[in-house]
Amino acid sequence: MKREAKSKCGALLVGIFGALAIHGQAFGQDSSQAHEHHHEHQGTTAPGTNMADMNAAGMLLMNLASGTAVNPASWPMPMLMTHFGHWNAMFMGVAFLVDTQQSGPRGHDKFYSSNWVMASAQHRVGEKGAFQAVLMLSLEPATITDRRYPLLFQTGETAYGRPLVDAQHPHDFIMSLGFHYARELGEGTILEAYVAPVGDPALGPVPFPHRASAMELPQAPLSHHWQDSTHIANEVVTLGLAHKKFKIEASGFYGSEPNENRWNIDSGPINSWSSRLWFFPSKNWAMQVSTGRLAHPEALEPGDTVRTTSSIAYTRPMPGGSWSSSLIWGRNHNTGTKRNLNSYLVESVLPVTRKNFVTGRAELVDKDELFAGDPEIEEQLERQYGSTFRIGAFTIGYTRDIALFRNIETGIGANFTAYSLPDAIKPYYGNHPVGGNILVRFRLRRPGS
Ligand SMILES: [Cu+2]
Repeated sequence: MKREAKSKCGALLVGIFGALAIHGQAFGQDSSQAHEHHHEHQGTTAPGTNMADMNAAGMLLMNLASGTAVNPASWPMPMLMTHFGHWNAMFMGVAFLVDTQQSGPRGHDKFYSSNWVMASAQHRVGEKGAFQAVLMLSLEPATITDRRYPLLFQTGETAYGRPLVDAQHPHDFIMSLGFHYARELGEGTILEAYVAPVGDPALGPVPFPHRASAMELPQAPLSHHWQDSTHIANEVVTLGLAHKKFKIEASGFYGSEPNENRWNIDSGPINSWSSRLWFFPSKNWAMQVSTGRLAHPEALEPGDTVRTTSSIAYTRPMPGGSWSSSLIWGRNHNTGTKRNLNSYLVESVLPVTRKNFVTGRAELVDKDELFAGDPEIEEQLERQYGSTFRIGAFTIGYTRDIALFRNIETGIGANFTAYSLPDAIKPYYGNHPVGGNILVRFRLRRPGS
């Protein structure tokens, strides 16, 4: 990659994080004061939530990871908190600098940054209600040049009018812009409403950029478009009802995936729906089943997608942090091709000590778009083998924290992926394709958390 592009992406990130880190000095003090208050609320307050003056509805909104999806309640969400008058404000953010190398005839190299920052502001509404506004931005349209980064066997969305294959798309600049309202109806029962021009409908597990178990892996899972890819959708309207250990939700939204102009806000009719049921056996667990129908999600493919997912997330608080794992299944049924494509994912991040994280992810995914850019090969393979190829991806990674800044958890790390693939496509990928990433990670968090 060219020098100018490198320094451009570096400068942007340093700007955002630098500004937040300077402000963070103030947040650090604020949150330690709030921390004392926190002890009076033991039992109703999840770890990491140490704001004063927050009712049950406010707590529920504050623990949302993306849209209305949640990580296990015992996971201490990394964030900075402060308040402006009666408004509670929360800031979250992650940026990775990544050098990726992928092997074989279809592999490429690149230096890029995946990143996002989120700001949310919350206000009480009467005794029992709470309002929250959320804005999430990503500089990926600038820091992932050429509308992609190389990732073997990855599919989904387009760049320059062609389907992306062996590459991952950047996220939109405006990843989320949404408004939540929640109200406690009775002991343990909360009604939730969410309206978002850009947001995350009730479909799938917590999306990977916000998932506790995926915190140390910058690259997207190969099953992203089978499981959590609707996290940037338009015209999202969600209603939910939480009762004790359960939460049920229904959403309407615009089903098309974000177009390649990553700087604008896309829009369209509410033509898609989803619903999701959550079960929380304890603070350490978050389980969901969900299904939805996406109207014509892929720009270059006919048909609707019926997506069904199920997931179990587990977090176990430990001395050096918390051990988080996920088990996810997602299936796409395409109404055009009539194909049912499955995906399975397990991933985990384990703090071996306070500063050392070991992480891993294993996936099996049925892919039918690997040759979408080359109809001749696609047809030939279809005659000899079939249309769908089951790909396995097995990733192991390590990050070590280095103390550089007060409010930014900085780490250096690396991960390595080996793939399994059918013999029929080995001539195109090589017998043993592999991929690797060297990374620097910056994450906002309260000092000492
Ligand atoms: Cu995504």
